Amino acid sequence: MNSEKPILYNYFRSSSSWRVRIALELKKIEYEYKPINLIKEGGEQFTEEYTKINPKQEVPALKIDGQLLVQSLPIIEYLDETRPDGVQLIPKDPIKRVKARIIAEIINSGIQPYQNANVIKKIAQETQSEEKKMEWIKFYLTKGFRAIESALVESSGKYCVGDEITIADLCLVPQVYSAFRFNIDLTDFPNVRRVYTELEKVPEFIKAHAHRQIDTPSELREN
Ligand SMILES: N[C@@H](CCC(=O)N[C@@H](CS)C(=O)NCC(=O)O)C(=O)O
Repeated sequence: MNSEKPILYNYFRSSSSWRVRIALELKKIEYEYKPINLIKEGGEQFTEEYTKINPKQEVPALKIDGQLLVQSLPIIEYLDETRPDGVQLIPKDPIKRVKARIIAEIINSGIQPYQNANVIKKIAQETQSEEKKMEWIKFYLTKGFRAIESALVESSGKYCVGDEITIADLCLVPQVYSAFRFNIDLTDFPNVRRVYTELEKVPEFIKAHAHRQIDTPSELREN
C-alpha cells in the first residue's frame, strides 16, 4: 500500500463529498482537502485537469493507497474494508447490512441525483421558472424522505440501523441538511429528525460538517 497522505477532492456543501469526509473522520484518516468549487463561473468540476480525475465531472474523488477512487458509496466501502478497525461502517450482520445499504441507496440514487446542481440548473433552464425548479426539488426530496422514514420506523435505534453508526447515517446527515436548505418540511418524518439530532452530536460528524471546511464561505462558517 502507498503511504502518501490521501487527497479528497470535494466541495463543502456537496452531500456526496460530505459522506466521505465523515467516513475519513470516523476511520481517523488524515487527508489533504482539495476544494473544487462547483458553483463558481464555469465550475471547477468541468476543467480539463479535474475531468482527468473524475470524468463524470463530479465530486468527490479520493486519491488513496495509490488509487484514484470516485463514487462516494464504493469509496466508503473501500475505506471500511481496508481499515476495519474502529467504527464498522458496513455492518457485519447481513440483516443490518442490507438495511443500512437500503437507506444509503434511497439517498444515493433516489434523492441526491434529483437535486444535483447540474440537474436543477437544467430544469430551471428548460422551464424558465424558479418555481417549477423548486416544485421538482420538493417533490423528489419529499418522496425520498417518506421512504427513509418508513425504513427508519423499522430499523432505527439511536441511529439509522440500531445503535451503531453505519453508512446509512453518513448519507442521512448531508441529505437532511439539503432538505433544510431547500425548505423541505420534515414535520411528517419524526424518525428522520430524531436520528439527525443524535448524529449532530457526534464529534466526527461535527468536524465533517459543511460549515466547518476550508472552502466554507465566511457567512456560513461555524466553529
Ligand atoms: N453518485 C455520486 C454523486 C456525485 C455527485 O453528484 N456530486 C455532486 C455534488 S453532491 C457534483 O459534483 N455535482 C456537480 C454538478 O452537478 O455539476 C457519488 O456518490 O459520489
